[in-house]
Amino acid sequence: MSVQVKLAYEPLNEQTVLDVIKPLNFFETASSNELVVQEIGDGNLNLVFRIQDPHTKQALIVKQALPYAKVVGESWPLTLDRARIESDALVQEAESVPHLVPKVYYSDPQLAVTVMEDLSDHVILRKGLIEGNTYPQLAEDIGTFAANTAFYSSDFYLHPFEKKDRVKKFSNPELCKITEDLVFTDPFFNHDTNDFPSELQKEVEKIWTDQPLLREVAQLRFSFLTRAEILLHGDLHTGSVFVKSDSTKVIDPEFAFYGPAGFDLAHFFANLILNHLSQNVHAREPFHRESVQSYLLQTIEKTWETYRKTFKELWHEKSSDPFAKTEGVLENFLQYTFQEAIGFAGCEVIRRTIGLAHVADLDSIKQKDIELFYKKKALELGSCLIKNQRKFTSITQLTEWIRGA
Ligand code: SR1
Ligand code: MG
Repeated sequence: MSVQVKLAYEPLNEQTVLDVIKPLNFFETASSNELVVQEIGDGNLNLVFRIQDPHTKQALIVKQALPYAKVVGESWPLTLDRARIESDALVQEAESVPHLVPKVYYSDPQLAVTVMEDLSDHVILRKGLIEGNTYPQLAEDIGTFAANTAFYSSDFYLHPFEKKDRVKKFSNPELCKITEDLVFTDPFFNHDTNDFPSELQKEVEKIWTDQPLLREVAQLRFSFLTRAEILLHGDLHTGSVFVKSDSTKVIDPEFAFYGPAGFDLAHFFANLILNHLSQNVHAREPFHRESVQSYLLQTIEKTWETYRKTFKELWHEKSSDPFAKTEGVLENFLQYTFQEAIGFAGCEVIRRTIGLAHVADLDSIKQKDIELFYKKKALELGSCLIKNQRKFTSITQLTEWIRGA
């Protein structure tokens, strides 16, 4: 839709959001005063409105960035440019995987607004997994998403001028700083953003004083800061994926930027690992627990295998890299991407346990001693992943190790 709405920035409410969508003429039957508007945002950073025509059930989503991080409040100012990054990233991703992202109908960088497809027939993957549901299409879809968005944004495919233009376009310093601090720095020091129960003090101090661990984290952090390899989603945890049995949609790429190729896969794997741990509690019935946990490990395996296969096919068919046919070049890329992903995943597991932003998978464990037991396990697991990242040579070696951990 090519409609221009010129409004000055102000946080929208259930009334003013209608002024934004009115010129789009999206709703066929209802007039504005019949539309049902709900603010449904439950994330850390944005307002999200769902607007529905009660007659036809037709609906759309209006997402607006707030000038601060909702999770902390107005004391943490945050750039509105992330709304532009998000809608540009969705449009970019849709060029190679249109079926795996929500459709963007309209965006307005001044208002920090993206109007997009309603996905209310899907559920947030984290919620679905906590409830013990499984999604047969998920692994193939995420592997396909990650491989396509990686390859088509990389120097293996793009002309170097175009690649560098895109690095500029997706420069996202403020959101990257959140990740630099909350994922790669604060959890590894005695920092006031950290959030963990006092009973974990001993285990946390072990992390803060483990020099070999800290050296690896420093290296991973440096990779994140410096290696502009591919356009990343930047926050691909299980809260950024909408699912139903036959459909997957990757949402929320406001953290998108050019970074190291293993980062997105790492966050997806880490959040599946955290769910795997939590299923020892959430799935009470042993048979169900075993089947959900195997599903989670198979999802990790199949996601990586799909990524590898798809990336290889794209490389062989479309790479413009002068070394594309040189033996071992592709394998080297895939190997360091895989091993670094394991290290990044370790950082994500640790920060989701003791950092500022936790996950419901572990935090919703009601019995305190059991919650502490699995949080300690998560810290051990995360540390091992970071320290042993280069010892893993295959995905099944990783999943076997998680199974036994
Ligand atoms: C202040 S934002 C906290 C976390 O929420 C986002 O989804 C990112 O994961 C970020 O680290
Ligand atoms: Mg998000």
